Amino acid sequence: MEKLSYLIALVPKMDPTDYVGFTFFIGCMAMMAASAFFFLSLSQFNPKWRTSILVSGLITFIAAVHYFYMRDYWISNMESPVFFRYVDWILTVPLMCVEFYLILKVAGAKQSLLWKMIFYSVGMLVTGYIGEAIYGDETQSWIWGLISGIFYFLIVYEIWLGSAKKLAESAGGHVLRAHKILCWFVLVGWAIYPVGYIAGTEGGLFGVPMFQDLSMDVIYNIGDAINKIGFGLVIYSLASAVMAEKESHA
Ligand SMILES: *C/C=C(C)/C=C/C=C(C)/C=C/C1=C(C)CCCC1(C)C
Repeated sequence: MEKLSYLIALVPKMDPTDYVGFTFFIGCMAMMAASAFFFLSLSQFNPKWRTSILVSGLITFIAAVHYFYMRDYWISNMESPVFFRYVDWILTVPLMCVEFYLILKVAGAKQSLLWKMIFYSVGMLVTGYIGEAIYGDETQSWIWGLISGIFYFLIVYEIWLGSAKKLAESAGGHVLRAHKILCWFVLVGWAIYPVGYIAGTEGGLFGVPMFQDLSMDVIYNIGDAINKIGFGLVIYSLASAVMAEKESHA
């Protein structure tokens, strides 16, 4: 009996009103299921599309592993897992930028686009980390958030109006359509994160009462589920559409 209660205690109690813990749990399962889905679908695509699908799976898989750590960290410490959060992002966000390059390769995307996007995303996250982890409780976090926001703007500019947009237009068809959807993900879906960042700083969302109880981690977790799984599904549909078209021509 004594042994049994010891075993039970290994699983910490969950408070039913702990929405952060709840979304961490859901996040683990959603990311894992999405990874299984992308990996197991690999063989139905030809080699040209396999890399894009593989990267989609890697994005959700890396997130799944970090979500397991973040879930445990949260339950044991009741504190934001800032460190794991940013390690996750610094690996997965550049990979999401790689997806733009991969789908635009048909239109002749050069590696310079790839490196530019990676540079912007790393800049965005490193400055965000400094603002959140180092100056999180101080008045300086808004400066770092602002610099991070400039990098975010550069990514948005590049895909909506810059060279990536021109490549998507010259590719046309399914690629152009997928590029447009991914652009909306970055403009609207990624905008969830700065909201979370502001919610996490002292004073919260400008002291507006309605936002007082919004937790930064809940916002980030919702953002991750929408963006990482959604992004992958757009790539999956693009690859499926192109393959189906090829088959009907054959
Ligand atoms: C899967 C994870 C994703 C897509 C994470 C994206 C994160 C961002 C777009 C973060 C942006 C930030 C700002 C634009 C300003 C404040 C600091 C950040 C890092 C939260």
